[in-house]
Amino acid sequence: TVKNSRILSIQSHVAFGYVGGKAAVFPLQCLGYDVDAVNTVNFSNHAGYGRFGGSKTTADELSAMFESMEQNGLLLPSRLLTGYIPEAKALTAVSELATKLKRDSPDIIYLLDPVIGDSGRMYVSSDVVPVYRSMLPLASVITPNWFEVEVLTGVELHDLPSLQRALRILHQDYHVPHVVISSIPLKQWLLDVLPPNIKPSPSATEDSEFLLCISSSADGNGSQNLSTVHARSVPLIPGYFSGVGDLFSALLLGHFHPKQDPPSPHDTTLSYAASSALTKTHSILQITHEYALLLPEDERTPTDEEKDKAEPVRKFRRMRGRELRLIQGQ
Ligand code: PXL
Repeated sequence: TVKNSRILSIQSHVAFGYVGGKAAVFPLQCLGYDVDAVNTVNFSNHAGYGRFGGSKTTADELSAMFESMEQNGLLLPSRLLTGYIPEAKALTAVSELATKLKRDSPDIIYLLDPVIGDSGRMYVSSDVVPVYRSMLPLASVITPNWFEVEVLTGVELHDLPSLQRALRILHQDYHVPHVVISSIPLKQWLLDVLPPNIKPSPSATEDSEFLLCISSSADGNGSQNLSTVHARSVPLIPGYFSGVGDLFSALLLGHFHPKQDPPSPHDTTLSYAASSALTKTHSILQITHEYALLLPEDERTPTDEEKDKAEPVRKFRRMRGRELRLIQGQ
């Protein structure tokens, strides 16, 4: 069990399946954390199914919950985790809470996952973006994907200097000490600049066969370098799975111990946590992928938008078989 181990997790809830809090809370409990879970939405299933029922928690409801927890002496987290919060007003209520927690306990470890979208597509309302920007200075660690880095910094990532520029903005302008960019498609330009020990294999030069994870920790004052950067790649598992980012961020927070020395001289505290989170997330995906391959033919129907539209149950069956196998992989 971890000492000082109470996490306040503010994420979505789904009745069926594993995204948001459903992908984060159980793994953190397995690691020995007490988890207080506040639900930002209460849906039947994740949005990828194309159809879902339920409701979003309003900003007033969130504030009322935080206020009651405080009045009752139950607001005691040593760590804060925030994920999918789809509306600006609700995000502002969370921002006010994070500000208060940080003021009362400056040592609180806050992992902010700025859930905005992926691969050029936004899946929250666009007015959350400035609110996320205003929250960045509160965070200890952030876990944007490639696209979210571009949206937050306004820098289009297409070469090493642009990646360095984006990291500089996050560390220096927004004062984020630790940045982990997960699931970067391994493009040729990245392969060209990576040191040999990071390259997956000489033959793996095809785009997107591998995913790269970059951890960057801002160096203390007086250093010539802006940050210490580590990278690691894992083989890409084909197909789309929901909740992977939520699981990764939870595991990263669970394994992040800034008061301890990193367990190996080659690691930083952050790179060690990122590596642990990446290994475990990859294993869960592998188990999920193998399970999906064993499903009956009609549950593995290939994606076909036209057929899915005509017969929605076709898509539901396929999505159902791709839910993370978190319980089986515990
Ligand atoms: O994994 C992100 C996520 C979180 N919460 C809900 C979602 C999704 C992605 O589809 O639908 C409710």
